[in-house]
Amino acid sequence: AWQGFIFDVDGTLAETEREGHRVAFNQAFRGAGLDWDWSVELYGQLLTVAGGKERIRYYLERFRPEEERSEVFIRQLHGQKTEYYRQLLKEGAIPLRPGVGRLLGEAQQQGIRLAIATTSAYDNAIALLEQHLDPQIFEVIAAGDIVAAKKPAPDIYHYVLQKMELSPRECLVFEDSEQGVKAASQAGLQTLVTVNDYTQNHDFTGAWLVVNHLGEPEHPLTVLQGHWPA
Ligand code: XBP
Ligand code: MG
Repeated sequence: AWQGFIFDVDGTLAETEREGHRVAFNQAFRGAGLDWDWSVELYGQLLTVAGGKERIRYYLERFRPEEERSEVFIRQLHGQKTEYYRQLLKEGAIPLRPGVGRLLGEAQQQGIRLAIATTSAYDNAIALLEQHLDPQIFEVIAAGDIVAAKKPAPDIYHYVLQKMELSPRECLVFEDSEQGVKAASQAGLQTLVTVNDYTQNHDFTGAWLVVNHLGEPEHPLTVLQGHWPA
């Protein structure tokens, strides 16, 4: 039996990207007097790079090669974006995905230990947890720049396993994206994927199970890849 569940945040606990992070990036751009605007479609492309600061850097290199921007500029812009994002959360713009609250409650009742492994800034992850859950139920919250290499590098998962003193075989990871599955797999972990609009066509090779969402009594889950254990 599993002793630990490790959760990704963005796209997994909640659909934070399209109407959350994306909107906050655009608000920060406007606030800084920039004429950048990340459409829903463009943002899907930009999501291949995890981490907000890394995503801005990638956008500049790929779409604005003529603009010279320093790391300080990017850090400040990203700081503004974090403020806007937290404001969106406070306004209740981002609910939990189906089945998340139920699963966390049931896992706790069964004594399964819980942790977070996210590429997002710590402040953003905490803000989402505080909005909907008690962050204290997670014994480790690993986020953002706590490791140098973000997903798909396995570093964040190595970090969590080390903190929990658990082996990969004792844990199950919950992810929504190819980068997340890659990170977990490279750390030797099994992954249950809940897909969303942005990730439905990702390659989930190496995942244990791919489902539409975690399911509620009135919205049962559908298995898309792999087999539910007998
Ligand atoms: C999350 C991300 C993050 C968020 C923005 O990936 O890709 O970059 O979009 O985060 P994952 P910050 O779900 O794999 O952890 O702006 O807070 O960095
Ligand atoms: Mg994710």
